[in-house]
Amino acid sequence: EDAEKLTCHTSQFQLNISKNAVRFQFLDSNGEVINEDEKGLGSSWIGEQVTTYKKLQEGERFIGLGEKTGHLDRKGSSYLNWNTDAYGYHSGTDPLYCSMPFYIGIHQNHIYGIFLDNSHKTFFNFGASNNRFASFSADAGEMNYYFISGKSVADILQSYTHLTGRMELPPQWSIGYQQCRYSYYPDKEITTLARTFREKDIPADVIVLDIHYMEKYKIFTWDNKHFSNPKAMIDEIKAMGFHVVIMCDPGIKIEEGYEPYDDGVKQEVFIKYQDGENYAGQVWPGWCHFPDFTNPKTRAWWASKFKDYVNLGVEGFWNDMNEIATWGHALPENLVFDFEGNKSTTRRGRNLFGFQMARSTYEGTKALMKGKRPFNLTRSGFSGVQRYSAVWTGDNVSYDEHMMLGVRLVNSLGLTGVAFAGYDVGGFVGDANTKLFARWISIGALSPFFRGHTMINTRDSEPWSYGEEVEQISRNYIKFRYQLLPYLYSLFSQASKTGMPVQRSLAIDYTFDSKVYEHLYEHQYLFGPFILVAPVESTKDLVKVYLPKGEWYYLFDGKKYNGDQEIIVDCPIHKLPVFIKSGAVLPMQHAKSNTQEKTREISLHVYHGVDDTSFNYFEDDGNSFEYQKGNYNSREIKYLPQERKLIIAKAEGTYSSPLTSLKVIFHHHVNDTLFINGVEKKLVDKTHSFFSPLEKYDPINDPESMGHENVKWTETNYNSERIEITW
Ligand code: NBV
Repeated sequence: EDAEKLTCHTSQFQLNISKNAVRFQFLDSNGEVINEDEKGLGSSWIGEQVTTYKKLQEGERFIGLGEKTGHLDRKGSSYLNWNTDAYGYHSGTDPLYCSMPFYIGIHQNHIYGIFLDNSHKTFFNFGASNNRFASFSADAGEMNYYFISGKSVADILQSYTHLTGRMELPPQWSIGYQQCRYSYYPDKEITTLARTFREKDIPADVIVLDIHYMEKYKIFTWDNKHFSNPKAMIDEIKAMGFHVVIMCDPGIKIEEGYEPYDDGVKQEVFIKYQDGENYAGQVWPGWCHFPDFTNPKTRAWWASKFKDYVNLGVEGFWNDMNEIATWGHALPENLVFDFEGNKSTTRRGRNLFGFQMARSTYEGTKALMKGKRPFNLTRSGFSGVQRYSAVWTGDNVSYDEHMMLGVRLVNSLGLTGVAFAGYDVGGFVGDANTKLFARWISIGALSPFFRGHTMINTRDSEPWSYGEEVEQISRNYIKFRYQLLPYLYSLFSQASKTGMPVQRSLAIDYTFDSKVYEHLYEHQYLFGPFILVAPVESTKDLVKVYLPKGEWYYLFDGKKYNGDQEIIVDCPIHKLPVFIKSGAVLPMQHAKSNTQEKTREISLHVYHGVDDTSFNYFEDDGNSFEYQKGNYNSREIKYLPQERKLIIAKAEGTYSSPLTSLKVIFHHHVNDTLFINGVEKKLVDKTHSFFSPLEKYDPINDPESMGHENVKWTETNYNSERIEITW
């Protein structure tokens, strides 16, 4: 401290706080500015509203803010956080359902994160007024923000999720394909649907029941007319390898004799006005009260009500309408939210209602399911919601622009700690056409949360509803996802450990490459570290793709491309542009009808590269929390091309892998022989592909007939303690 300022140092940066006026400045170890208050404006108040103004740095970009429309680089835009039911939103709508007041700033070689820890209505202005400042404001409450320094976006995400939390592993079945519509009923329709997936050899794991399973839309009931024996129905589809997810709406119908209502009134769990009267709003069942989920007592009450559903075998829960959505009623601002005894109003509570509902549902069902993982999905949320739930992007619309918007939203959710996110494949509002559905399901197959869904009174929208050709395209891409399951599940494990998303905007790995922010390329993402996806509208047959630095292999024929260039790619409807990064080590399996069907053989695809790479391959039982006690099996796969080595390290953890055999498939390696743990092996020089024959939409009987260049493979025992392959 000196007369003018206070100085704080960490190993990574320095913070100067000037005393008159109070201004913050963050410098790196070379004394260069990472981020600083705008000198004249700093932090200031207009009434209760508080704003921090930051100097716009030269060339500064802004990414993040979660579920927000607009571009990857948010420079020049402003946003409002006020959770809203945004039915049929469009590419400029703001706000949507979630608030995640966290962004990452990028300029020159600097990068930092800012998390505004305030749940009131907040505003972000990324140089949208002029070149003087970027700012963030809250309608009331404290100016309480975290400044996060880091060397990379991945570093910053790790710190941000250290602060706001990370996901637990989801049940493995929930990352399979989920089939939904508003609504499937009666029960026979559900069993027929399940059977159709199996008959048609289209992998799937989940059938979702939307509001019509309830009696007059009342939560915690069943419509006995259409679902006379829910247990029998659930058992029947379980036997076919399916799991059931049900719709959960927060409104409790005002109706004497309806147990949750009577009990809720008695236990005083509902949101009240300041005079003590329960707030009422109209939604699905009619006039309703709404649980105050900021009250721990209410959370416990809500949680306990899931007992009957859980006992029947329901394993997934879908939290909807939690913005709070009502039929056109404005949510009054004078409602009292408990906030664990620190009472506050709607102004602070609204943006947290969805988060706390999702939390309550998750904690409740987790306790009831006695060691099994529930799947939880929410529409509304706040920073940190990843601890309790996956997020989907609400009521999207069946057109190309919306499909592309969904990709940007999921990319952005990933930049804000939400690794398990997705959109309604096919679009919720309106009818998809054949081409649109085909493209959407191809992209969705390479997204974290993969669910087909559509609105009431729209056309059928199952993978087989759009004709034979699209049925085959859907089957191929869904199968491809199931082939990738060992890789994909490992990505979820990584998300649970570090907060790294499954679907990774190119801004994560290529932060300072200006091309990735160009509107033409901003949708592109890496699915895990190795698979580059270039989403493209269904109306296009050709598309420009940007390959960042490095080398890339085209998924369909293995052809090699140099990176750091824009290329034009053929994208007829059955070919989504997908490239594999050089040096990729991709653990894969044969496609299964569902995620729980076990395999004994694993295939490791190794794509020639020049730099060392590694991948942590993770296995466990897929549905309990035993992994948290060390009951998992994780093996580091290291590809060391300079040393001409591939090492599969000794397993960590106590889970014994059911795998016995390993197929190693080398792409573009020239050798004919190699050594596995010292023993010489001849490589089989037969064009082999583990990928589905996506080029054709006729089923191909010989799965090894795809025309990949330069592929050789060999087999070995997976159980060897350590596998070292040299060439
Ligand atoms: O429960 C019906 C729908 C649901 O299908 C959709 O996914 C949610 O976003 N829900 C909204 C209620 C209102 C639909 C107009």
